Amino acid sequence: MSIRTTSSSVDYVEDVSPGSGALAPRAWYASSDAMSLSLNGSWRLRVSPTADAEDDTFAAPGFDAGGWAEVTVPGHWVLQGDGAFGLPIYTNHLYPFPVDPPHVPTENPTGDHLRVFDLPSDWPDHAEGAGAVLRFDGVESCARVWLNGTEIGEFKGSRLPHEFAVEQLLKPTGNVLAVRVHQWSAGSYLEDQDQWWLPGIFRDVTLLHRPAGSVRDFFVHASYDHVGGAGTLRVDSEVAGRVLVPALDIDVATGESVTVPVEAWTAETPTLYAGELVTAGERVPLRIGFRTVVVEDGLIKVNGAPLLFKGVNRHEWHPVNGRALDLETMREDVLLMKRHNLNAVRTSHYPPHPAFLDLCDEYGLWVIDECDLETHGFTEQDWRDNPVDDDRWTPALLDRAARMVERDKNHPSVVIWSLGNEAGTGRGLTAMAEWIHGRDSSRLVHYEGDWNCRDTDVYSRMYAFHDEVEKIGQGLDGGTHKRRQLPFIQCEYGHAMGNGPGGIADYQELFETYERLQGGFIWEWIDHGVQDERFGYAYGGDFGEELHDGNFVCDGLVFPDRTPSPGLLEYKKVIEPVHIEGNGGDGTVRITNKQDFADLSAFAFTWSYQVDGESVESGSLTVPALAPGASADVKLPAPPESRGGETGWTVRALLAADTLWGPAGHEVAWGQDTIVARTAPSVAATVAPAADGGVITLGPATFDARTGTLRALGGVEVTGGPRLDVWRAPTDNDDGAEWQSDTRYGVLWRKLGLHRMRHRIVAVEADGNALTVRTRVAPAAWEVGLATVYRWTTDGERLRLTVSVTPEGDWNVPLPRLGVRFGLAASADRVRWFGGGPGEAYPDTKGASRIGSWESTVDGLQTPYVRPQENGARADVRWAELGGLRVEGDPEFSFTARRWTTEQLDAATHRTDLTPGDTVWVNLDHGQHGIGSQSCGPGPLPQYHLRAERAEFTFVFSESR
Ligand code: IPT
Repeated sequence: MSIRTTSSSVDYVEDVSPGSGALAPRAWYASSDAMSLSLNGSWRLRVSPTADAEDDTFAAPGFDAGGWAEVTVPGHWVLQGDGAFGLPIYTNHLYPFPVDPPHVPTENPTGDHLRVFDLPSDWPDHAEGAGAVLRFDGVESCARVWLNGTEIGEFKGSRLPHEFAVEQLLKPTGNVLAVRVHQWSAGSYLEDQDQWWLPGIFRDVTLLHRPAGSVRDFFVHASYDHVGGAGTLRVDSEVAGRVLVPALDIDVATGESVTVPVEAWTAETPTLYAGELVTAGERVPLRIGFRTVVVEDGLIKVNGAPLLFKGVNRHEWHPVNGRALDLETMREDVLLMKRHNLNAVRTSHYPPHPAFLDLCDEYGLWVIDECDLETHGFTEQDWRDNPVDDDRWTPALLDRAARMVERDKNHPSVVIWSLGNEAGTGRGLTAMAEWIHGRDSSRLVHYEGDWNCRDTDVYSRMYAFHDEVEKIGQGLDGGTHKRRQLPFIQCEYGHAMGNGPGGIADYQELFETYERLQGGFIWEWIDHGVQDERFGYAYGGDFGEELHDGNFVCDGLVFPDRTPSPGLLEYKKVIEPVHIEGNGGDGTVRITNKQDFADLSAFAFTWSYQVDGESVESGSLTVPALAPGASADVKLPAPPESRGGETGWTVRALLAADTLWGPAGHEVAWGQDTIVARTAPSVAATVAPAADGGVITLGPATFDARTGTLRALGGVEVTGGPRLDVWRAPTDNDDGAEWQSDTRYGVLWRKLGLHRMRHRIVAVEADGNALTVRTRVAPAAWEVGLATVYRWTTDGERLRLTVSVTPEGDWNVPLPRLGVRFGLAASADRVRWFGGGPGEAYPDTKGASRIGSWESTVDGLQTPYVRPQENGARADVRWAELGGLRVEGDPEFSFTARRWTTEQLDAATHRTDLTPGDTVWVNLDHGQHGIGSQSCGPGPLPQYHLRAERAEFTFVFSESR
């Protein structure tokens, strides 16, 4: 006899339908004059290992949850309780459970949440026609809800709102709200985004009073006619009422159109008109932005003008709270974006907390609002059984589309709806697109997976290489007839994992050259590192996950604590709204307005002259208020008389007045040019080397006579070199992703053994006025090598080193770096240099590096990538001083200095692995290989490769005063 038991009470978990009991989706607004009660705060929590481990008696009034733990809502239980409630899991696209749709594992962590609340004393008494609604703004991944013991419904769609009518169940005091949350559900198959799996009630829970005659759904249609400069407003409302916009003298009925002169809304000029929707029972504030979005002549145009997206993909992330973000954190994101010249956000890969879109309306950011849909893991089975191509799932897909569009349709910032991300292709997506087009014809539809643009209004790709993007720009990419008529965007490019992305200036040049290319969105905004005592920031695998994707979750332009990484500073420079460049030394500067809508009147300009990096004269520069796209040549004041030294100018564009997002004086753009170039350092070789026992003396320097290595220069002791160094701790972009089609040099470098080079001394020759050390630098096992000659001379005070490198054998890889390394005493700390700064720069990430005289400390030179890797190089350096040593270069060089070796940096997996030793290791590099974006995308372009070729470079050392 076999006994089979099933628990029908949890069948909803694996049900592909969207759920039951919820009200129809509608427009979201933060608040109105109707009362509401936030149910955020401390809740009781019990976590069970399976969906059916506990019955539903906990939901009944009178249940004693006194022994339960407490959890903060909004929040994720796996990020609270120090692991007592379970741990986060990170996978990129692999499902962390068997692909067996719609089934989920029996081990299905289930969090029973309880909250008892009283109505505020002034909560209105029940009146005919009035009601109350309970709103959940986000619960991952499936919830079943009871109020006062009565079940009111269950739902899926983690990052989408769900409302329930609860009036008949409410009591003045002692209301018991019970929410059972399952980590896994059929919905999880639709939510396979590249991020942490984090169950919980992670967005607000609110009780809304709904007075009789209150607002239900409403749709603000606010278009702009750029020819006549007029806006047309019509507010459709389920409950009829009036629409008031005092500043525009508008007082019309809902459903009625009115046309008046207005200022348009754009991301550059986010004019919002405050209004109200007034029904018999409620006054809802409106924030109206007039703008019209179309595809016309193959271009996305807003208010008649084509635009260029300078965007970023934003996941919601906080290093402590996960995807539970407070308003201040959201505002910080928007402020950082605006202050770094970004103009667009793709809400990868789900609708964000709705308050974020309010901020985009207010501060001005174009938004691609993306639906909560990704089924990426099905790629592992050639997309078989993909839910988006299986009609049984279509109602869930349509429900998700509707919940996004209905919630967010009143935001002027939202210009494009995106069906989701990486979900393959299928009828379900077509159904979503058709529904969205039918519901909202005033916006475009996007979906990257639709390469034929069957359902979409814009051709979109991710990580297309530069050459392909150029072809697309030229219209030579083929594709369907429909696609060929459409504009192009890169919804993801420039993978900001670790050091990088490189090559974004080259993309920007293409975007600015070909009008069909309407810009792109860097992947991604923030590193999703979890704050953790053991590691600094934890990433995939740090919580013992059986399946994970390591630090692929840390690929943002800002670190987990939102400190801008060099990648963000580079991007800021690459996308600056004003372009400033020299005209070949004719005393003028060419200024170009790179905005799409605004003239230059918001900016004030300054000029300055520098001699050897120090500003000697400065003033303000009058620049005409150029129209978008226009340029002018502006005359600079006469430069200072040359007194030797390098002379150059810097022109900067600053905010002329305080704005919502930045103070007057905030720099938005800059340009530099050289007037008089520097003269390379020269040292006359006037002193001969003298050998004495084990030591060779050459002017102020002493060398080991056997190895020919420098020991000291005057009072400065030197260890371990200078000797040739070609190794850098590979960056995530050096290592590249397995699926990239181009060569992954990081992997080849290690295979070749560039991290374990041997130095064979061929000869140490003291002859004439030079000490010459001949060596061969090569890795074990291979015949390739670098014949390296160090030639030392001196004038008695300064010591000149010329390094000559000749590759031997068949080098089929570029070099990571080419230069010398040596150690200084740990007391070396303060660093000064004249060259590129203030931050790090590599051949294809050098935009933000400006020539000047800079100062820092050894610690200050480090860029703390979450997974340690090569970082911190300062480029185009003329001279640098550190630890009593001065180094001048011929030609300019790049340098790094750190309190650990490259080998230690390479071995470290987290910030906490790096501990200072008793030596400061200095690298002076003649070259570095580019950075590229191969952790997801192309490697460095050929022009940024550091080829293994004959090279010669010189450093002049002296004691600094
Ligand atoms: C692309 C995904 O859309 C995004 O979510 C993220 O995973 C990114 O890659 C890499 O960080 S998909 C890409 C592998 C083609």
